Amino acid sequence: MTLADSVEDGSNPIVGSFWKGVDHPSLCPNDRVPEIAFAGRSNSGKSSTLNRIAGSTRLARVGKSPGRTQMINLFNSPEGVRLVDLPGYGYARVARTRQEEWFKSINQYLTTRSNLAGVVLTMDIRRPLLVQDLHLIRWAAESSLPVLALLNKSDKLGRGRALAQKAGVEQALSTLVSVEVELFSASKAIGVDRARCWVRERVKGVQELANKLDESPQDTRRGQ
Ligand SMILES: Nc1nc2c(ncn2[C@@H]2O[C@H](COP(=O)(O)OP(=O)(O)OP(=O)(O)O)[C@@H](O)[C@H]2O)c(=O)[nH]1
Ligand SMILES: [Mg+2]
Repeated sequence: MTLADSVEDGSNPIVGSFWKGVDHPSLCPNDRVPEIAFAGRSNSGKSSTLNRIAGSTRLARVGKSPGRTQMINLFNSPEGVRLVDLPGYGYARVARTRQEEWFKSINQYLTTRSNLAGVVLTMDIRRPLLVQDLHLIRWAAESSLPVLALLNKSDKLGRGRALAQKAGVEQALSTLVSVEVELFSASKAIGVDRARCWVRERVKGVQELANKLDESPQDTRRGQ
């Protein structure tokens, strides 16, 4: 059996709709809707992954060549989560100044959004853990921000090689408890159920915490 034979897409998609694209993180809304960001190297499949999780091939625009997503694109879901498609890092063929602008923008988004509930990091399974991936993972671990590291395009490898890649990445990240590594394929729907579940777990965690914070001062007031 190859990995591509183990297609599963049985869970309910996290349906969303495009709200808007902004070209600077400061233009993101100032609200408390939990956000899940899709980050990773250019062409690693961020937009395709978001689409697969949302169960629609046409939500985020997918590119034949790297550098397709150039804005911070926001998709709202009635489930009370916002999916955020970020531009990719490391695309050498755009002008250096533009690359730096994107990189700053991605960094600023990640470091300033207080409602960020988790990061889905997509990596091409054939080239995982590039320098920028490691920076992002280490920064997220230091910030206690959960990361789902998806080894995307796993349909490109046989099962044995894919599992060996996963084991290698898990070993490299074994000290970081807030990172989960999964095999994924946006094209062939591998790992989708777990990814949806992970997103929902993050959102539930944030909502429960918000409810607790809302309740405690009220309880005190009620007691007065
Ligand atoms: N074989 C295979 N191809 C994939 C998979 N996921 C994405 N692709 C292809 O990879 C290319 C890039 O996909 P995108 O989803 O646009 O990647 P991205 O990371 O959003 O790219 P940028 O927006 O340019 O940074 C497209 O041609 C996709 O069809 C996958 O799981 N398997
Ligand atoms: Mg994209």
